[in-house]
Amino acid sequence: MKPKSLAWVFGIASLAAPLTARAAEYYVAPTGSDSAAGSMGAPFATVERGQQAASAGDTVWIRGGVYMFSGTSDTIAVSFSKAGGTNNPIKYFAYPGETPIFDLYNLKPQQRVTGLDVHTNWIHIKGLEVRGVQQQVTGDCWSVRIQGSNNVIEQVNAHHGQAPGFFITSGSNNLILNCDSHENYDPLEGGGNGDGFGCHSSGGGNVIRGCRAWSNSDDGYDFINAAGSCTVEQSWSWSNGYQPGTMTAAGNGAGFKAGGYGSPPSVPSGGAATHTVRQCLAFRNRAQGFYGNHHPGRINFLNNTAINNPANFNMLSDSGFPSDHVIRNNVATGTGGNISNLNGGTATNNSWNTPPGVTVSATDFINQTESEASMPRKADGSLPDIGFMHLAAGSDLIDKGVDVGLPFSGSAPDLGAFESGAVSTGTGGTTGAGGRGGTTGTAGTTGGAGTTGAAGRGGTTGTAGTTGAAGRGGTTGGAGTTGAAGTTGAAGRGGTTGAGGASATGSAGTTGAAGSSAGNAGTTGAAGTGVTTGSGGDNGTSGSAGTGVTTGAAGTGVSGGAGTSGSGGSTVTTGTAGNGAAGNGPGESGEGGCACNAGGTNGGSLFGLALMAMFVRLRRRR
Ligand SMILES: [Ca+2]
Ligand SMILES: [Ca+2]
Repeated sequence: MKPKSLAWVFGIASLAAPLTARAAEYYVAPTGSDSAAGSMGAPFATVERGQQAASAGDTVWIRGGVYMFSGTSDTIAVSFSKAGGTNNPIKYFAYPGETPIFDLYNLKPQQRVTGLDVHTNWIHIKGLEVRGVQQQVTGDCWSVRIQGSNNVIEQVNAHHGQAPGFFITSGSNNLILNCDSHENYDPLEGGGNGDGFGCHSSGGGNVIRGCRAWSNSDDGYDFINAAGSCTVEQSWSWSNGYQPGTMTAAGNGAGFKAGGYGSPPSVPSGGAATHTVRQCLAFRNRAQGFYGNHHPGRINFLNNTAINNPANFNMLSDSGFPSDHVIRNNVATGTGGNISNLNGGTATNNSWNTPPGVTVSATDFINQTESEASMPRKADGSLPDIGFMHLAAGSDLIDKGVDVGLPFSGSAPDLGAFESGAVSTGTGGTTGAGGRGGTTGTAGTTGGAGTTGAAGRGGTTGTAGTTGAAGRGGTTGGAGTTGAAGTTGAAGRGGTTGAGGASATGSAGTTGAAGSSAGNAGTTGAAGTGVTTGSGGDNGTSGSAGTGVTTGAAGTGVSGGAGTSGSGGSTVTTGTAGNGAAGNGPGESGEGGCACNAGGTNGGSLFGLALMAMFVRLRRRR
């Protein structure tokens, strides 16, 4: 099967896209057809068909299942080429609770292959899995390649590719958030390009956050030849530099290769970029935990933890190009020593310096159980809560750092990647889902911030998180603002109200307002206020969602009847509203409600004008 087909059917009269400014939704499923309407009940087959239909602010929901790619002709699985709007991206989201898998094991052209090719601006991809990119010719292939600006790649899992997992070739202000990249190995290069994450753009402001790289054949994270600034933060890296699943050496094996222009350095005319590596964890990499890689300019290594890398902090720079690195609040322990090859720059207030004059031992940490790093992510996609290398109560590493501009608790920052105690700036949730076919949806109340708050379809009012869209067929859609919760959820189709979104900094939506009805949808669809998911009334009578719990399921309902009330969870991340499928709304027919998204993307760090810069990569080993 080749979902990527040029034989798109144009001119379909019955496309579900409403000709209004309101955000529309489309659906893609492995069982779909590109000549279908793109609705929940009649989905498209390809993401690109969804892209063709979508405009800025719209959401293309990608249903779970395996999207197979094969043959010897195509070279790209999914080509993202349509830009969204400024701060109003086109969203390509996995349908809640499902995992779309893009499988390239059988796509074998005699050319370089790309899984997800993002050569555009202002799109947001979330929840996809890419596996099995094959390398038939020398040179890089890519599981996920970015050649554009202001894109968000979130909760994407790229693995077992004969290629780097994620690779920013060009562009600026992209965010790779909560992604995993593992067991990638490019056999035709001896594993020398199989990095987990690569930031190699001449455009600056690219950020990798909340990510994990393990068992990749080359490096976990690699910034070589990046003339634009790159930041990697709150990310982990281990067991890189081997053929996956073995202890056979392959590529370079740095956990974080934080720069470099080669040896000897060939510095761009504009000077070397400043990169930042902070709050990161590296262990068991084949060569180094944190590596300067001949970088002639400045790299900030702040609050990182390295354990059991052969060299924990190797700041190698070349003669004539003293490093000038800023190295603060880091912890090195286990095998591999502390710091080596520092030539210029300052390494102060790290675990091996005096001050602070601490003694690092196993008792400083809750545990040293490396396997905890592989635990499943939390429901919102963030890294799992682990004890590994987190400071134990009473550790003398607590409050021994200096202020480097990062949040901290207590009297001072701690040493290492994980601050102990509560840090005031909470992390937000990701999604607040809208009411589906319900009548009244209750949104979240307190909880973490949402990146996305969804409104109901067919509802009356939908308020989302940051840029929440209103319910389809509804009347009013208000948007939230940064950090603000969705206040009112949207009504379901045929229903009355679905619940709103969440927020960016801790407060979620509060109440979902009702819609009107005429349809027979549920009465109440609840949104999440809660910890993880609150689901609303699903065509039922009164489904109540969890409050403050993990999942609140709504009532599933009575035959033919509408749901009555589902109440949302309260507290953090995702709220799924009522699922009143049965109802038909005024002016709508046949189809029940659906989870609708009104995404407020809290992409504060990404705002800004797109700056495309083509990056001519030096032809050398990364
Ligand atoms: Ca502290
Ligand atoms: Ca590399």
